[in-house]
Amino acid sequence: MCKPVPISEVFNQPDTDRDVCIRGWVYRTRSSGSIVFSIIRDASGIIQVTVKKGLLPEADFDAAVTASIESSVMVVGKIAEDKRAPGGFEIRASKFKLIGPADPFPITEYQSEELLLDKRHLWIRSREQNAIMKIKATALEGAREWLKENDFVEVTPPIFTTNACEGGVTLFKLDYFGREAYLSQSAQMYLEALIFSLERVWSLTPSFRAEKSRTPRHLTEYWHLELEEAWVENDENMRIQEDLVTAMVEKVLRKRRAELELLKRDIEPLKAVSPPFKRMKYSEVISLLRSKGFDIAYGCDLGAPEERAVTANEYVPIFITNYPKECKAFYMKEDPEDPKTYKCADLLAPEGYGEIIGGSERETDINKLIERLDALSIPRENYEWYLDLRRFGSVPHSGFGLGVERVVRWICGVEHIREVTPFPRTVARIYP
Ligand code: NSS
Repeated sequence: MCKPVPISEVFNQPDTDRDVCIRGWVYRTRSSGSIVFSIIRDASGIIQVTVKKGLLPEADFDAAVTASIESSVMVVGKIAEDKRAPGGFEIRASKFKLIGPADPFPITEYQSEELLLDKRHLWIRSREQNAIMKIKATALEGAREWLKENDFVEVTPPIFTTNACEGGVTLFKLDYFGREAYLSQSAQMYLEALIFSLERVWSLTPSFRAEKSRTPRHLTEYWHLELEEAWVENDENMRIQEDLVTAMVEKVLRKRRAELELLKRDIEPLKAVSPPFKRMKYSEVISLLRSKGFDIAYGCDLGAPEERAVTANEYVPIFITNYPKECKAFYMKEDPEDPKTYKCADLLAPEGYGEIIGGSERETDINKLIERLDALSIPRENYEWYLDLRRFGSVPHSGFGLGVERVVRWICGVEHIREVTPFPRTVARIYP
């Protein structure tokens, strides 16, 4: 056997004189007497293999006939142009080896969502899932490059915690050797501690939210990209967000055109993503929504329908700033120009996708923090270490958390967030 090459390389250099060797899995197959057409997939793509009786050893022809969908195989042959084959080229096999035979594959065309989720361990082999996972990896690559260029240090915060960063309602509780603890909702408080050593930090961790709501944008476990910056106020925090998000989108546009096309994603809106992003105050958003007929009171968080109404006709994300204090977390900095609100911003993805980032400047006044913890009846003992950060050389600082799956859902243009994570965790699902 010759050295196997990725299928995409066969298309990049379709040298019709030489033998190529590929290995992968049978994607589709049909045979009629003396000929087998087998489409093979690998991580990089798919190609048609034509296997003709008499042109290869008998055992190899039999292997091609037997190789059912999702069998793993190795093929050697010459590349030939064929207009009917996907991509315009095929391999005419001179060797066909069956490596791992497959039982009848449980996923056929037109399956229910439920079945695809039950068989997720197999469905992740699909071309759509392959494309989405590559786009996710590339978006993260774009983020990492940007973070490196901008002197952010990657840190590794804990997942077991005794603090509720984002409120008690969505905490996953656990028994930590007899003591009540939680799975982390956000690394933020630890990142705040770390800036006093490193100034500009970031982390990528799983975050956990006991979200009872079944929505197309909530997971109970998601990947959270969080940044925290010393000496940064809310305006600069927003500039950092727009640059980071733009870098992620641009990287995907540069490297993953084929995958976006496979997902039938219209890339025109993505091409429009560039700073500065529009900024609107929460109060302006409420007026806008009322003018659109929404019966919405000032003072509550925006829901998915409201966010959709604000962003449906936009191509570029929008910041919503100055939320009223009662609907946001205790650690945010009061806006001295509008003390009923915080110096905070949620970033909403365009085209109706809604919130992808939550961020704010942090409160540095220890008395205000204590007041708010008391008002929320949160026992202060668990937060003493956090309050220490205000006691020892406090500085203005800001940060934010980006929901990786939320961003990838928007970039890929898919409806449900569970499609952009290989093994989704939701209220109804923890298997496989
Ligand atoms: O609750 S957030 O809005 N903000 C925080 O957790 C801050 N403590 C982050 C920080 O400043 N370091 O969550 C941040 C983002 C939010 O905008 C979503 O994009 C995402 O995290 N998020 C989720 N994604 C998927 N599923 C769920 N349930 C979810 N909750 C938040």
